[in-house]
Amino acid sequence: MLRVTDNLIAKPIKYTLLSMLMDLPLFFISDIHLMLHPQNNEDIKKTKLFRFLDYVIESKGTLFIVGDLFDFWFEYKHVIPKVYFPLLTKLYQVRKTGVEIHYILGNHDYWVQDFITDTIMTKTYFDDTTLRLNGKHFYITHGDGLLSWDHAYRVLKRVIRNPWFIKCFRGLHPNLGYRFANWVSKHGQHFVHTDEYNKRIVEDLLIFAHTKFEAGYDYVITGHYHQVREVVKTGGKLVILGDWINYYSYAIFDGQDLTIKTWDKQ
Ligand SMILES: [Mn+2]
Repeated sequence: MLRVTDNLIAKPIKYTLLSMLMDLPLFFISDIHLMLHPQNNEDIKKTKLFRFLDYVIESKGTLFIVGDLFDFWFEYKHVIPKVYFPLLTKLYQVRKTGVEIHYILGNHDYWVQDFITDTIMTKTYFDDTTLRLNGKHFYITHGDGLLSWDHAYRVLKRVIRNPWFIKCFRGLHPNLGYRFANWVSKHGQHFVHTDEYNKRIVEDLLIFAHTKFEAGYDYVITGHYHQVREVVKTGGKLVILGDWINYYSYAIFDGQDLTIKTWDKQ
């Protein structure tokens, strides 16, 4: 079966040079989905997230945001969305303390430009990335389009990542572009699945993870699926990061092992 990700499997492991310089511990979060129009638990989410970011600062570690930080982000040459100002200033503050922020883009926040890549983040990844640290090999992906049955989504993914599509969207007035995004956001979110479907997802992701373990990776880290899982198999560990809508979960690598935790402070 042909998958979009197949081309990644055959590649030898590459290590990012940055991994040599990374400060421990490493923190991984994903799927925060900060909303354009704040909903019920948005204040709780922000308070918890800001406290968590303070904890990252105190730990003097490195932060990985594994996609879908924003429910929608589209950056124009001269325009950024003002609703995210508090978070952007917070992240800017995190960077100023010397903590690196690595941002793997998701399907909700792929359309970044230099404000995100140069001003806010240390490094931004438009695709899956890998790193080696303390003898451990990490494969990090937002995870959208991985499921074997998700053919339609993979086509959509190609369209919305297409440079011409992005160029056309950028030509729209921001008010129009964001109104459209807001409509999609309101009609398209189904973060809660049945237990049975979630189980099917994990089984399918394990098939993908296994190919990575065979290629020498110790950890496969993914977001996107809005469930918290840490599955240990022979050869490696699959971590599904959960989200900051229902779980407030994160993974931490202390130099020895990668474990998933919940941020239970307010
Ligand atoms: Mn996603």
